[in-house]
Amino acid sequence: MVFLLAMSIWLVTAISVWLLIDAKGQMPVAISDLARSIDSQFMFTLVITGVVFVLAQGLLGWFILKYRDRPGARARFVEGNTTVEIGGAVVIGIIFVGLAVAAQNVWARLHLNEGPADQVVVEITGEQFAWNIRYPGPDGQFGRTLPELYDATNNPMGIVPDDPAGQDDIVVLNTLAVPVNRPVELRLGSKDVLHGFFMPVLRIKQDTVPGMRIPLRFVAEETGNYEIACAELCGLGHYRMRGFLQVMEEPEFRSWLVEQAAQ
Ligand SMILES: [Cu+2]
Repeated sequence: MVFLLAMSIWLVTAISVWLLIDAKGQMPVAISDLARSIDSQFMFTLVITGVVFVLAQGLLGWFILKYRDRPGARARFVEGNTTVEIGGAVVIGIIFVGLAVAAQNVWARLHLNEGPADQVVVEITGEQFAWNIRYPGPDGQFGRTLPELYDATNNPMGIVPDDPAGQDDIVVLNTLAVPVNRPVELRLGSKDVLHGFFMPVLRIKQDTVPGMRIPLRFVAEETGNYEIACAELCGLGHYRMRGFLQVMEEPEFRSWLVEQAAQ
């Protein structure tokens, strides 16, 4: 029985490692430098924690065998070993802090660093159950909004009609178009509950929070049509919050904007 237990622990460990190695090639494509940095950060963490996992499970199985019940064996009280315990805690602490420091750069590029003046700014507001995607229009200024003006068909973002900055604003549902190779800043918010704005090809997943505008930045490097999903179970129609990220050449993006403004 004891042998079976130890063997099962080792077998489950081996299968888990094999499944992870096998899954490595199944990630969606990464279309930005930031996405590739997030992937390597992820792999780095996975390798370190993977080695610790294999060592811990290996030892667990070995201890089960070594200290199994045998004829004549007597229970023994173990005092513990302060040096080993403190040493272990210090090593784990160093690994944790080290991983956090290594991730700082990626985090700063996504959330903290200021974007260049010519970046494309897009405001994204989740609601049950759609993504309102607003471009500032030719003046580069978003108009003021008021929640009491929300009107699903005529004014989904509640733009104040007599604010000149808002008159050229463009609101699109569920399609985020961006030009290729240009910095984009998203400002994420929500009208009602928590939603999760998720673009797998950019490795970006950010909760949208009512009352907050959360900035994040990226540069998409490959044109194409990619998926956007809501990653937060936000109600019965959650599955309908599917959108598309369309990465276009600059002229194509400009004419797309003109087309949307005309509608
Ligand atoms: Cu949602």
